[in-house]
Amino acid sequence: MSNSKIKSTRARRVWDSRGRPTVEVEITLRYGATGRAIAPAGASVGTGEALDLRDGGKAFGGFGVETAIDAVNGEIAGLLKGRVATDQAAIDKALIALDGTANKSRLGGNALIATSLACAHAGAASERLPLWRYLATSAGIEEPKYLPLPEVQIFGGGVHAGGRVDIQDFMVIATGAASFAQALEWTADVYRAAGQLMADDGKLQGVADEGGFWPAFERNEEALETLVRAIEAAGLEPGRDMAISLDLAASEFGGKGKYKLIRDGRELNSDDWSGQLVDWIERYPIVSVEDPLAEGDKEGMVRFTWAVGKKVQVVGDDFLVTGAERIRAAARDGACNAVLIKPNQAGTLTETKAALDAATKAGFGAIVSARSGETEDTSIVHLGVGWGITQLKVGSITRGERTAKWNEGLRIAEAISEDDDKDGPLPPVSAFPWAR
Ligand code: 2PG
Ligand code: MG
Repeated sequence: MSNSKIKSTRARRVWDSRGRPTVEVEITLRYGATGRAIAPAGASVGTGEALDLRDGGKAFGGFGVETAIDAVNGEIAGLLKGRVATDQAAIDKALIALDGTANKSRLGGNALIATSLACAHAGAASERLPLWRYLATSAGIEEPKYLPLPEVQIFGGGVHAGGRVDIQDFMVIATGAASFAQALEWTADVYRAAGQLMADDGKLQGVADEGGFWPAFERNEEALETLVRAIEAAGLEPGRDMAISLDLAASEFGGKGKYKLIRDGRELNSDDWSGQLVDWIERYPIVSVEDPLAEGDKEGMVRFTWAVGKKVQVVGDDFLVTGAERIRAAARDGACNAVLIKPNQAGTLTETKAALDAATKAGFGAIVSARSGETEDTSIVHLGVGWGITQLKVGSITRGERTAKWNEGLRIAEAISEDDDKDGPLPPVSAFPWAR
């Protein structure tokens, strides 16, 4: 116990994948163990998220994090000194009370999540356990048995690609893969095939924020067509081996009952936009749809879930913002059947776990997710494995801040795989009723 008492808490400015500063927190325990974590940052941000505190002004284009860093090095360091790092719930509770606001805007959601995660890392180090095993043990899960199923971006759009297409994420899920390693292998085949097809068609413009291709498509649907062609070109069967998943991030182009698709030159009301999505679901092997309606369009979300929720995964991201109370309300209303779990939306590890528990209780699926602004931090992969979350979304399969996560999954796979199967078992198929 006394081994895990906190000696010091220190924050520093580090850099994220968009060239913006972010907060890293390092916690040192009395007997030398340390834990470190970095806050990520979103671009399509739900209004209910913990606030990512930025300094504003001229320096760093307004994205400076000196206020958040000062909060950690001052008030937060004072609060944590002498506390037991393994007592995560008490530490998170104290952090929330110290901040004192509903959206963590005083000390900053970025300061709090980096501190909360660093504390978990330090706790794990003090027990000489990898974080995934430490989290499992703390949550009363005896032995993690599987890796989460990867959901991987092939094309970026929306606010991650200057609005080049309206839809934000065109992703694939290797629903037919036998292991975590095989899912990544197939996905990389599709990624390279998509790049080749686009180069051949003269549609390649580089990569978007999460490493997916930044496409020069004329219409949103062209991305779906190209994705199917890419899956086939990789020698896989669309809908069986490899399915399509979309994050519409609809709050970015819709709201107040209107959805404006600039690329398609159309403005639709909520029902017609839903109808368009249902039409795509019928014509393409789409198995998962995230934020199909704007975060304020609850009625639309309920109607959409009612229409397709038996067949596809309907995921709330901006709509649920990793909030236990929102998840419970959505389950009562019949909006969504799955939730994206992003620790920095909640602001502390304990609140993140509460959201996951609410989802499990509601019978919702769960996907642990990175943000569009990321770093080499791999905490979310450990959360995924340790807490038995069945899906993982970290952007594309290129760029270091993304491969850091996939590659960490491969390392953990070796540790949890029994016998000679070192490729990483995936959750049982019953976890994915929508995988046709
Ligand atoms: C999302 C994420 C990741 P952002 O919307 O799910 O793709 O994007 O971090 O910008 O919210
Ligand atoms: Mg999203």
